[in-house]
Order: sequence, then structure tokens, then C-alpha cells
Amino acid sequence: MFELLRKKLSSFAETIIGKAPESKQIVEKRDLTPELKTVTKVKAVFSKEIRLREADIKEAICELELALLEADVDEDTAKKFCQEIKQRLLSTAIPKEKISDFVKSTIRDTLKELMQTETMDILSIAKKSEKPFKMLFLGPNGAGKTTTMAKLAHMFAKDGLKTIFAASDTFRAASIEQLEAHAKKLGVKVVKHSYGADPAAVAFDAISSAKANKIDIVMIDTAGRQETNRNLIEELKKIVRVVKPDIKIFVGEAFAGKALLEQAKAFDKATGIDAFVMTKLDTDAKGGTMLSLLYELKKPILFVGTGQSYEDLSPFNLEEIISRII
Ligand SMILES: Nc1nc2c(ncn2[C@@H]2O[C@H](COP(=O)(O)OP(=O)(O)OP(=O)(O)O)[C@@H](O)[C@H]2O)c(=O)[nH]1
Ligand SMILES: [Mg+2]
Repeated sequence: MFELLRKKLSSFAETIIGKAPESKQIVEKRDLTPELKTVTKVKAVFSKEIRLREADIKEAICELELALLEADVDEDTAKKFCQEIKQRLLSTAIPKEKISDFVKSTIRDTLKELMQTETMDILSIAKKSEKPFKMLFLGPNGAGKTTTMAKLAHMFAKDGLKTIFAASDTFRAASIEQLEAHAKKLGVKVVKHSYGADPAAVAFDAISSAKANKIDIVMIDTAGRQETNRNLIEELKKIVRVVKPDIKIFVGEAFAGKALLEQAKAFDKATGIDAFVMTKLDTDAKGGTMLSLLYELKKPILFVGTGQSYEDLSPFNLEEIISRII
């Protein structure tokens, strides 16, 4: 995970460092009297600071942009990121001895600032919320919605919060049995209707059941769908209208690449997304998808899925991800 991006960003830093030899160093211009200028020229050789010039970094910036695209960062994000890096590298006098640290920390800070979103501590939000706290899981087919729900129910249970599942995927064969199998292992109740039933009605019943049984959280499983399927998107809108979820979580695969960004944008436009869970980070995801999502949609990634067992869910930590990259 992130290996490609890490390698490319590190090689970018090395290229820049290699392009800033002693002979190319220019001392920051200061307001000096003419008689001091000769002294300054001599001093420049011994100066502790240099300024990079556009020509020093032009090639490396182009390579960086390509590297980001290769790592699944979308074009706009990659452009914006490179522009920002370039500006920062050109506008600052760099301590001569610390070019390497400077380039790396510039990349790190730029990534952090561009990808920053509001933080959302879902556990404390759920605890403070009026009960039941209603969570809707949506996203493309096979992304890991149902598994993520099970992982979260397991996590909430450790904090004493009870969950009920709404089997609102009434579309895919065996989806209800899959949810019931998780529920049995976790000791969670499931509200279900038959296949083909109205998903909104299932969710509505689950909420009523949670109220009647003092259950803290309702997790609504929905059928996987593509953003291009109008009927299924309309169905999702209906669930949102009927249920008024407290949070709508888009579940996507971290390796899904640029297509995922378009999907997330379309789901967001149709229903409004509050947060993401990115799954399958244990596979060879390149990482760029997550950076694009954060930059473009400015919504938090709550958790990342790192495997198939209930424990394989970790809080998303931007700093940690960035420190893995550079
Ligand atoms: N390796 C890995 N596999 C995962 C992860 N999350 C889910 N899976 C697997 O991905 C497959 C699909 O997961 P589901 O939870 O059924 O996905 P879904 O989005 O509910 O699928 P549909 O309901 O068919 O749209 C299952 O085999 C899961 O075990 C993860 O973080 N890592
Ligand atoms: Mg499912």
C-alpha cells in the first residue's frame, strides 16, 4: 500500500536535491547599498541559504505530476498539488544543509493542507446522538458495505452500544442470508422483509424496532449500485427521504482508482454523502484514490478496512498515511 507513491515522491525529492548544486545557488536578494554588493557576492559562496529556480525544478515537477497520476491521483488534484509544491519551493530561501528535509517537509505539509477535512469521531457522535442513531451504508457493488457494517457493529459493541441491522438490500441474491450470518456471529438483531421488498420500508421497520427495544444504532445495508443506474439511485434517494439518516457513509474500495471519484461525486450529488470508509487497503491499492477523494469532496474518511475479519478496521489517520508516503 502506498509503496508506489512513496517511491515516486522520494525520488522527486532526490531529483530536486540533485538539481540544486553549489554552483546554482543564488542568495536571497536583500536591499543593499552598492558598496556592500561585492562583499555579498563573496559571501554568497558561504551563504547558508539558497533559492531554487524554476529551471531547477521544472522537470521534476512534471515527473511528479505523472507519478501522482500513475498512483491513481486524479488529474485536477495532481495539478493543484504540483502547483502548490512548486510555489512553495520557489518562494522560500532554503537552508543549504537541509534541502532534503525541506523538500520532504514541503511535500508533507502540502499534502496535509490540501487533504485536510473536518474530523468526525463517529463513536462519540453516536453516543451523544438522539437514539437510535441511524447509519446508512451505500456505494458500488461488492465494495464492502455489509462487511464494514459488521465490523462497526463489533466495534460499537465494545463500547456498550447495541446495534440492529436493516436488511435493506432486498435486491442481490443471498444478501439477506449474508447479513443474518454476520448478525448471528455478532449477536445482533436483523429486521428483514422478503427479496424484492421496498428497502425504505425495511429500514423504517428497523428504526421502529430499535425504538421499541432501546437499541442505540440502526445500520442500514443497501444493495450495491452503479451511479449510472437511475432507478437504483432513485431508490436510494427514497430510502434517504423516508429514513433521514444521521450519517450516510459511502463505502468504496481503496484500489478502485479514478472511477471511484466519479462514483462518489455522483452519489454525493444524488443523496449527499457525509463520510467515507475505504476498504481493502490490505490489497495493492496505490493510495491516490484516497487523496483525490479527500481533496475533491472534502469529506472525512472515517475508517479503512484492512482485511476480512471484524478486527480489520482502523481509524483513518491522515498524518500516518502521509508519513507512509514521504
Ligand atoms: N481483503 C479485504 N476484503 C474485504 C474488505 N472489506 C470487505 N472485504 C471483502 O469483500 C467482499 C465483498 O464484501 P461485502 O461486504 O459483501 O460487499 P458489499 O459492498 O456489501 O457488496 P454488495 O452488497 O454485493 O454490493 C467480501 O468477500 C468481503 O469479505 C477489506 O477491507 N479487505
Ligand atoms: Mg452487501
